[in-house]
Amino acid sequence: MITLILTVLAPFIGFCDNDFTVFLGSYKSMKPLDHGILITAENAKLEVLHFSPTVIRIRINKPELQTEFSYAVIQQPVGNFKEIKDKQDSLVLLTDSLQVVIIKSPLQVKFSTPAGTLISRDYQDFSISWQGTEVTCYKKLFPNEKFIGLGEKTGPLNRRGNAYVNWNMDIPAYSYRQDPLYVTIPFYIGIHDNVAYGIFLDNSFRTKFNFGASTDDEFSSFSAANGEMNYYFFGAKNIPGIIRDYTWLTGRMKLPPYWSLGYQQCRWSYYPESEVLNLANTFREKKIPCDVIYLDIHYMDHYKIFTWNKDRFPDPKSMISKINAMGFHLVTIIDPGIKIEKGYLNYDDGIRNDCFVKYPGGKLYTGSVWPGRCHFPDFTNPKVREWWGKSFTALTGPGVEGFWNDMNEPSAWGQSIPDIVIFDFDGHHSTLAEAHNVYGLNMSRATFEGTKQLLNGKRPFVLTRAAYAGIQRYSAVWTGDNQATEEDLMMAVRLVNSLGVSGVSFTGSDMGGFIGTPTNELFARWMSVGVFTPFLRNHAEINSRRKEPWSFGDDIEEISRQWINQRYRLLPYLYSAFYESTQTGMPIARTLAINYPEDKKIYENEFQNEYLFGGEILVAPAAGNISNCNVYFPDGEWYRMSNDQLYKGKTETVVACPLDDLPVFVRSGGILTLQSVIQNTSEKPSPTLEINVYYGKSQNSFTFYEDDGITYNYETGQYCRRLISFDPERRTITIGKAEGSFLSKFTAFRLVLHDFGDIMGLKVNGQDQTLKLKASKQRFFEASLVNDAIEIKY
Ligand code: MIG
Repeated sequence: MITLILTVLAPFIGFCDNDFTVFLGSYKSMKPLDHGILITAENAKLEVLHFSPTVIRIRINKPELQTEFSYAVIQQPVGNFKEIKDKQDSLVLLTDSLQVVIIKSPLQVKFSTPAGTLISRDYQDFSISWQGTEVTCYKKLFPNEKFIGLGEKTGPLNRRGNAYVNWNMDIPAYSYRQDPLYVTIPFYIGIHDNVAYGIFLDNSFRTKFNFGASTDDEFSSFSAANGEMNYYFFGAKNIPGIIRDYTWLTGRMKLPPYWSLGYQQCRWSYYPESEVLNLANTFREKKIPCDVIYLDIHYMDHYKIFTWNKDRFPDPKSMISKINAMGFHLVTIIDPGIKIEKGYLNYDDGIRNDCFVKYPGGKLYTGSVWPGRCHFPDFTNPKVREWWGKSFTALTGPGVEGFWNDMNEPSAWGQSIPDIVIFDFDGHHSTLAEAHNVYGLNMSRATFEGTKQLLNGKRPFVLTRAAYAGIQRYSAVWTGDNQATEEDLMMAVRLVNSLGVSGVSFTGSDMGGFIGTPTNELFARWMSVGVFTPFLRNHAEINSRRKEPWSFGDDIEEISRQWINQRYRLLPYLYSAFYESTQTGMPIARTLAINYPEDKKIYENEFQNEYLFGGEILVAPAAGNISNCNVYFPDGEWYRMSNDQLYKGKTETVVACPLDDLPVFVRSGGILTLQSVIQNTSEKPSPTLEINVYYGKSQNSFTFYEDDGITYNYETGQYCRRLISFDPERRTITIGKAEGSFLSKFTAFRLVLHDFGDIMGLKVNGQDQTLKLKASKQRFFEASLVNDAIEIKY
């Protein structure tokens, strides 16, 4: 029967005889374009576009290219190839950094360095082909090739031998090989033979990636269920360059509010008002620093978005101003589903303004979720995004400053919204099949743009569960409903690091595990690893035991306090790492694969979770139930932060890892800016900035960045930025001149020299200074931090 239908349809949909796969065919002709070329092949069109000398777009469709539209990409092609050579059996397109070779028969694409070293090429036996509407690109797999990235994906750091699907899903208590999860970022980096490259498949239909799984190590592939084969190739020299280019293409985060770097306390759900106030008081009484309290779904009236439950929260404004006065900010959850209920403002208004998605023929789509039967806003419609954004007055009015976007895969009970549901797709008209994976991105975008308007110049904090490539422009991402197991802690690290490689820097996992009960040891360890995670939030499921830092007895409370204190000490360093990410896309939590891609050790099971936190700190996340662990030190030398013990690079060593001393190291030559402990970020730290320099043999520098942490005034120059550098050959440490018009919080500095030997004095701008002894390997002095450059000669 099926064969019969296919035989009848074959001539119309292009199946070859006896074959269900359509190939690209051979080259026929070529036409130059403003920024590249358009090739006509036997069965399809192929466009090669120059976005930059290191970013090339390949676009293929059969029989013709369609109109194009992307929610991820914010750049246009720029410039053109330096040279296009039309040879007998190939076309060669040159940039300063790359050669793109189009082999004519059968048509295949190859990327090499200008010197001719092969970086990546289509698989020799088949390159691009279609099965029905699904299009696949096959690439040669190199014998030693490794793969990293693809965003929020479980499994090992090196994805070789694994296959993945992108279809945003709500999977509570996901296992360590679960796929797909909540987020789609079809971007990965391949590494082999001292070269690396990136590929971003910008197609929001269901996509699949195969990194040599079940293929006898012959090829890797990526596919899209529908739409064009539309990918970007990144050929920058190294992985930081590839990430820089990828985040140039898809955008970088703006600086989030400074308070969102603090410790955040969540639970499903804190209510009523008295419990929230009690929670706030407990943090302050116990002197455990905290900046943020969350309200989960119970704050609403029958889970109706943009409403308050009046019994539980009779006067949100006064409650929020009370906790604000204590230095807390409030974040509330929002879900996309709008309850079907006449008389409910956002329902009536949504119907009136035609905001909800429909079936063909005009019937509104209905799905059930927390509020009961719901309609779902079409966030791919700009009018709807604006409508949604304006609705936040119900929350911003009383003083909410953070917005937690949940259930936006979108998830309705059953999780199978029919593909036929229609979406506006910013005027391009599509269906759920294409809109599903960008639903969360567009909800977060509507939330960010709307609340940014409403907060009058203050930065909103936006958090989301579902996302697509480019989400970093609007929101932080947390990794959904994990469990309280040792394995989940390690998986959390890998998910965060993988999101970081894929352009999303502001990420974290529910500390302590959302579902289940952590052991005391696991909880304590999770608190310490959390300190070295960009987004630091403790969260717990409705039926789970309490997981506030004091819920596990006095010892664990004290350990938690110490670690959270450490987080607040690190803020001047951490905020600078956030700043760096806004400039270059470099993640804050950096898998070692970014800087040491060719070092085989770092991919081993035992070491794959190690990462750099910012540029200077190496973190070896240890499980909670062990007191010693094996650490691999990458190239260089590393000082243990807690005792200045020095470890040689390219070695593995067993180190002690008691719960109060996570193995954390600073690179030799490292520069670490710290402040005094504060109870929340609105409190002023001591005016003395602590600048720690760790001895090393090579030059290093660190950009120290501050601004008001609240507004976007930094965009017009109101920041304070200075380059701190260490030059062992010249025996100098320089604190560069302050740039920007923002006045630093710090009026003095304490320079702490680690392991600089016996020196007892040095010259500061030519004046003699005496050093004091701090610990066995540490000497320090204090001086005032003037705006001009300060040169320290030791
Ligand atoms: O169906 O709002 O991932 O963090 O606490 C569950 C209740 C809905 C899922 C989120 C979780 C949140 C919970 N939500």
